Amino acid sequence: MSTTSFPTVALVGAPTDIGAGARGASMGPEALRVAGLQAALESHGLQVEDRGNLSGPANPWRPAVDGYRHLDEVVAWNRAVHDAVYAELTKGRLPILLGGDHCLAMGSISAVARHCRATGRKLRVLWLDAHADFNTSALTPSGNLHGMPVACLCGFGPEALVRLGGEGPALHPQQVRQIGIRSVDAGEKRFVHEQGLEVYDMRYIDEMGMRHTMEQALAGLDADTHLHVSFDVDFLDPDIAPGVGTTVPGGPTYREAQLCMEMIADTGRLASLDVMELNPALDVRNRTALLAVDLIESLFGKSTLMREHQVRKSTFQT
Ligand SMILES: [Mn+2]
Repeated sequence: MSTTSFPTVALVGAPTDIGAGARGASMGPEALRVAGLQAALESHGLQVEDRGNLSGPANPWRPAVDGYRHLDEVVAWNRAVHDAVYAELTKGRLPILLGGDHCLAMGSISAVARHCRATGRKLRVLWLDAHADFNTSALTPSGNLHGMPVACLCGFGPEALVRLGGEGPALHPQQVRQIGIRSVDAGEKRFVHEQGLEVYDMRYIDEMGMRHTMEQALAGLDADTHLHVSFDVDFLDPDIAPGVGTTVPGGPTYREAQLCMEMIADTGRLASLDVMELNPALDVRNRTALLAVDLIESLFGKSTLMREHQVRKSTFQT
């Protein structure tokens, strides 16, 4: 039983690992399809249209130049993602971007921000991740652009990426809530504090619990707010989600992750989603993709609880 109604969902595959430090996230979209994503969403009454995969340049696997790896290719892929996601939003669809590495969130979120500006809506971005992804070319040890999307979206990065969605940066740091963070480079940490990003790291979740964390991260949403979730699968503890390129121990457990998704669903504000960094080359019998599908179902309102949905929903009424 679902108490919220969603618009038609559009699946958009972006099969590339152009911004990553390991190959394999390019196979992520197909692994999510094989794990039954479309049928799972349809079983909850959603209309789902699979747009297939975008295309873009191959991964040349070259070292960084001036602090960036594969910048031209990353720009090309993100333009394709931006255009596809923007087109779905304009048609009133709820886009789910199937990554692909997390650099592609630049294309996706710049499109969401552009759509919100055009329609006069507020935007809140939940960044579920083990990493802050707030590196710059000056701070990054690797030059991999999947470590920089939040910084680029906030205006700190190469012009071609900062201006994907038009004039100026897509996001103000105050629109972002980061959850599950447990691996941040030293210089990146200073920059996150300088820019005032709201970060709920694993220490916070350990001490305060997932329920309080999500109440904080979701506070202040109203009927005019577009909620975007950027879900890096490395958010999850590697014990349950081994199929990612950059595992970091000490992430949310299965139940904590479910509660996180269920509380997002309870707000009824989810309007776009990225599912990123799933790497089938590192997975075990597609179990990480199956887990991701399970969690996405919860994000769309599958409730495993026995008590009435409405009871929890009242937490967020404004
Ligand atoms: Mn990430």
